[in-house]
Amino acid sequence: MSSLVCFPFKEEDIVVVARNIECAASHPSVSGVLCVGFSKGETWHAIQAAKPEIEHSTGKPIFLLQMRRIGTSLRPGKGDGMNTALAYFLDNPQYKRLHFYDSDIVSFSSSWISKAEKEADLDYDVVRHYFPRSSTDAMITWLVSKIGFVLLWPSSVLPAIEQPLGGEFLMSRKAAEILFANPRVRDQSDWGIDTLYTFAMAQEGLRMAEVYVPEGKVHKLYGGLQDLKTMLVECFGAVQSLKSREGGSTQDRASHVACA
Ligand code: GDX
Ligand code: MN
Repeated sequence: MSSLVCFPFKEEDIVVVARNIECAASHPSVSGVLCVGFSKGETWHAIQAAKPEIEHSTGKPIFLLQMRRIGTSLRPGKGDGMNTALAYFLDNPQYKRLHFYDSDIVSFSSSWISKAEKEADLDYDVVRHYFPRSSTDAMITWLVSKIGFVLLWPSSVLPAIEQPLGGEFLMSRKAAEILFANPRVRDQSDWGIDTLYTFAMAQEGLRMAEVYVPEGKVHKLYGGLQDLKTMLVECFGAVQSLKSREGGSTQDRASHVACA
């Protein structure tokens, strides 16, 4: 099985990013690693410098792309980065599955990839990781997206999804095709992308599994709540935009999540 692993990145600790790239590239199920950068900044240049050695030690290609402008109306952010990876994956049919992981994760290990691959072998379209979180982490997940999904689509699969904003998951080619064909997904270029991916996965009735990662997602901490303001506003805006336009089929999709 040949999978592509994508790390979207902005400016991150290069030691952490390089270690994660190498770890992913070393995995037997992975045949390429794609790094999608916000800009050609310091982290970009550091990845470019580290790339030949990682390619040599793992024997796998590392692709470095600057994110494209895919959305048209919202701020260019993580959504453009992830959608750039979707487009790349769709253009390269030699890869069967696409994994996403945030690049700043300190606790990342090859078992994250193995768990997702094993679950996907049971014919799931999407496998999402979830984690124990420290008490100050994932506030937007708990206070915005979880609550928004519960209030707006109580009988759908959405409230059952453990961490609906998680940036760590695997998708099949079918899932990537469905997501990228959705104009609202393509337009969600900001922090709202995780909300839109999760919503579209449920709405389209994709077969979803969740895998628990007991070691947790240890990643870069925020300096204070002020740093979360943009994410708060954009994730809230994403749920709000779905509310005004949706109903119907999402309610009927209660049977598509399985917990591993
Ligand atoms: N290409 C690209 N472009 N990458 C970006 C951009 C961007 O504009 N902005 C951020 N990233 C990368 C970043 O370098 C990191 O690898 C990842 O995206 C996540 O960003 P980070 O600043 O670490 O966000 P945070 O707060 O850790 O949020 C992530 O986890 C949340 C969660 O765990 O609940 C992120 O995936 C959220 O969407 C998610 O809600
Ligand atoms: Mn992070």
